[in-house]
Amino acid sequence: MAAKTPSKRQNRRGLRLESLEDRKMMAGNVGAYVSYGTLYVNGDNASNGLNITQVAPGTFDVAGSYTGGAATRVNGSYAPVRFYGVTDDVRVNTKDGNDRVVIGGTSESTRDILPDDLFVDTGNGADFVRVQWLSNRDYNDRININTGWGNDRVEMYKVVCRDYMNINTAQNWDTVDLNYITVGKKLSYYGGAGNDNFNLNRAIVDQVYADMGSENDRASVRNTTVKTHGVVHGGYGIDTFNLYNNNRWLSHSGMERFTRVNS
Ligand SMILES: [Ca+2]
Ligand SMILES: [Ca+2]
Ligand SMILES: [Ca+2]
Ligand SMILES: [Ca+2]
Repeated sequence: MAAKTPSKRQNRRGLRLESLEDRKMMAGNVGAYVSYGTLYVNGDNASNGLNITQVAPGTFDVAGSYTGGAATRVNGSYAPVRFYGVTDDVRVNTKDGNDRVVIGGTSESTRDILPDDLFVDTGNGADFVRVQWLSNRDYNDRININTGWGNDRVEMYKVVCRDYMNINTAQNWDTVDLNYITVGKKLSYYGGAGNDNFNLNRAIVDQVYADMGSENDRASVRNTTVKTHGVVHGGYGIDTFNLYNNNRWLSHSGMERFTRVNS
């Protein structure tokens, strides 16, 4: 009797390890659909890889990509799935897992023109979001990116947002790298706890507001036109702020290490 109990435990532990391993290898399934003109793309709690691109006005392809050691399926399919009649928002929600979401065109000539807002929420995990060669259409069209808990990275390249752009990377060590972007109203960034890195380069924005949150953060604004005003808050921790070659002064608080060249 005494010898039987440990062997039972051993078996149970073995099974549990096997099922964790299986989950790690799964890149999950993304469910996508169009409802009242909005394209919804919903991941699961595995690591999801996604490429979303516009192929014609109102028509988008959603493709799974290889991430977390396996290929992500879209509505059960390993091949890209095409959606028609997208006349409103694009809303992406990938939940837990280390997700990788890429949205936009692949060059200036394939630039995506979104009919309305773009919302991306990658939930918890170490997520990567890249938005590139993408514009929205009207003065009231927004871009909101939330990456939640975990060490996240958000990249933007050649993005035009005609209304507010909000990026929130929440806790942990996050990096935001924004190059050649235009924001018609206010660009807001919230870094939260953890050592965060915020880079804004070759941008045109009406206003910029960056709250780096606690711990030791770095903010850099370079070669940028800020039409109305800009402010960066360092919060607790030893923060570094570099300004280079901008059109105007950006006010700041709580940035202990500070350099300013040509602005
Ligand atoms: Ca996920
Ligand atoms: Ca996630
Ligand atoms: Ca985060
Ligand atoms: Ca921080």
